[in-house]
Order: sequence, then structure tokens, then C-alpha cells
Amino acid sequence: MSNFTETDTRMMARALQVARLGRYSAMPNPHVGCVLLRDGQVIAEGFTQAAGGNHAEIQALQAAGDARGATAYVTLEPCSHYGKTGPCAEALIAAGVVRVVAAMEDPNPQVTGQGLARLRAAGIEVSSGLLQDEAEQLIAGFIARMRRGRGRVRAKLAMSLDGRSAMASGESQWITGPAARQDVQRLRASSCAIITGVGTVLADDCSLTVRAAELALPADMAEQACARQPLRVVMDSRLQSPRTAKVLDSTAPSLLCHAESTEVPAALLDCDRLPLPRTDNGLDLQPLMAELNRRQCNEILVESGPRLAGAMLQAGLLDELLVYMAPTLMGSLAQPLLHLPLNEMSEKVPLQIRDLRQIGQDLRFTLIPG
Ligand code: AOF
Ligand code: ZN
Repeated sequence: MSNFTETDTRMMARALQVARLGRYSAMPNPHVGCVLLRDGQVIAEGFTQAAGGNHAEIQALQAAGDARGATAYVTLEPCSHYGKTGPCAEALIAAGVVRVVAAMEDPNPQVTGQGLARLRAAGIEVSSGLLQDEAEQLIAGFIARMRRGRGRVRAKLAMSLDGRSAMASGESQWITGPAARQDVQRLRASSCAIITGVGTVLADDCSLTVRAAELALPADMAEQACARQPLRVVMDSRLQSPRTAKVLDSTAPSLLCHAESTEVPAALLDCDRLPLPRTDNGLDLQPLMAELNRRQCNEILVESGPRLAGAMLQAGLLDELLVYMAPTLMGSLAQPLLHLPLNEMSEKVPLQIRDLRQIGQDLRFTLIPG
């Protein structure tokens, strides 16, 4: 274990902040930050650009011009492979950087450890593991995709104080206030795919897009966030979605998932579709997860009614629940947060609170199953 100084920690914290500037645009790349320090002065910073663009280190090196003798603080091990861009480890060596501090190793099997090894072999002082938990938290979706072949799946749910998510009629707009809805917009913007059910499409005619005006972000970040839109996935076993549904419009890509046995109506023939086997609990979600992995989805958001979210929880597919609770009562005729047909206390689903904060008038729980 290396000894890190207070300056090291401060610089890495800054690199993590810089990394966040890429969180709405770098995917499927992990958003990484890089800070170059020389003689106690920050000489340049950089973050991962939109997919196919420069990695964080290259941005910082270009901004510095001359980086000889500098220390590079990076939130992820510099890459060693030739992907869409050249290897950052080589660029750091060529630039004459003398020390590299990384927060964590790259979980990408094409890189793991090799970037750091390459730097060491070139005589650079290398250490890793500074603020590692924070760095891992920042790119949890990318790590999940690399390590287990499935991105991080989070469900966003809204409920009243009495745990209700919609009236009996299905009416649910709006339970939470404007600040919580802005928060959800940013959640969408950081997601690669959003999964919903046909019930939500029919009840709300939701568009599931990211809209600049509703993000409450600086203009350039909002523009970058909207330049790419998450894939909108609709679970529509019997293909009941009207072709005119907003979720199928051309403002963002869509994928209609239906039962293999369902005949495709002529109106939906031009839609991107994924036929899935049926199970006792709706459509088989595993092949969908494989497809989203093939599409390099790091962060997958479920924005659905209580049935699909319940089925996903029961299938063990939810990594995190984000529950917005509004200080309101929707009454005993309204629908529950999740449909979970349980009978006994022994079946109850334990959740751990990872975070709890107030957003406008609402509370947001971040919960981990298990
Ligand atoms: C870095 N710095 O800022 C990022 C890295 O296809 P490419 O060339 O863009 O490479 C993508 C891979 O590079 C990605 O899967 C991950 O392993 C690493 N990401 N590496 O040195 C960066 N974003
Ligand atoms: Zn790189």
C-alpha cells in the first residue's frame, strides 16, 4: 500500500469532480477525470469526451501543452490498448509525466493492470487505490458491465407517504414535485437504456426522453446530455402500443420487446423489436439483459408501473431502487409501490438504505436489495 499525501487526496478528489463532467456524455466509456499537477500547481485537467472522443488523460495533456515533470491524478487506470483512441499510458510516457496516481484499476479485461504495468516499465512512479470507493461508485454501471456482463440496473419509483404509486385507475401524474422530476431527468441523462411497460405507455403516453430545459444543468452540459438519448425499451408482450405512442417517435431510439408468439401488427413492422420467450411472470428478461449488454449499456433505468418493477425485483435483476416519497396520502384504493404477491413475513424483501436525502418537498431513498 502506498503512502498518499494530503495533496494527493485533494487532487484525486478534484479529479473525481472533473470526471463527473462527463457523466452524461462519455457512455459507453466510463467517465474518467485527470488532473495534472506540477510544482504544487494544477497545470491542466481533462475528462472523458463523448464516445469515440479523447480520453481524460489526452484532454489534460493537450490542455497542458507541456506536461514534463508533472504528476497525473486519474480516477481510472490509464488504458494500454488500441481501441477507438490510442493508449493513454503511452501518451503519459511520451509527455514526460513522472508520477501517476490512479484511484482504481480498469475492470476492462483488455486493460486490467496492464496500463499501470506499462507506466512502471517506463520508469514512472505509479500508485493505485486512492479514493477507490468513490471512483468505483462513480462508474458502477461500467464496472458491473465489465465484471458480470450486465450493466447496473436501477428502478426509479415514486410513491406517497402511504406507499401508493398510482390511483386504481392507473392515474399517477404527478406524485412528486418539480425538483424530484428534475432529478429523474438527470437520472435518465446518465442512463444508457430506460425500460418501461406497455401499461405505463398506455396510461401516460410518456416520451422517456432527456430534455435540456428540464435538466437544470449548465447549458453546455445539458446540450451534451441531449445530444445522445437513452434507448427506450418497452415491454409489450402482446404489442398493444399504438404506432403514434411518443415512446416510439423518432426523437430517440426505441426497442419493442414482445412475446415470440405475438404476431406483429403491420403498423409496428418498422419498429426495432426483440421477441422474447414468455415465463410465468411475464416476458423472459434475461435475453433482454444480454441484448443491452451487447449494446454496451452501463446504466439501465427501470421507469415502470408496479408490476414490471416487482417482476424485476423478484427476478433478482435490480441492483438499486430509487424511491421518491412525496408528503401526500393517496389512500387505500390506490396501487402499491410494487406488485409483490407475498403471504408471509418470512418472504419479505429486505432493503438497505444507501442514501436518504430531501429533494424539494420529497424524500429520495437509495436502496439496495439484500
Ligand atoms: C482511459 N481514460 O478517460 C477512459 C478509459 O474504445 P476506446 O479507445 O475509447 O477505449 C474504451 C476503454 O478505455 C473503456 O472500455 C475503458 O476500459 C477505458 N476507458 N481509459 O485511459 C479514459 N474513459
Ligand atoms: Zn485511455
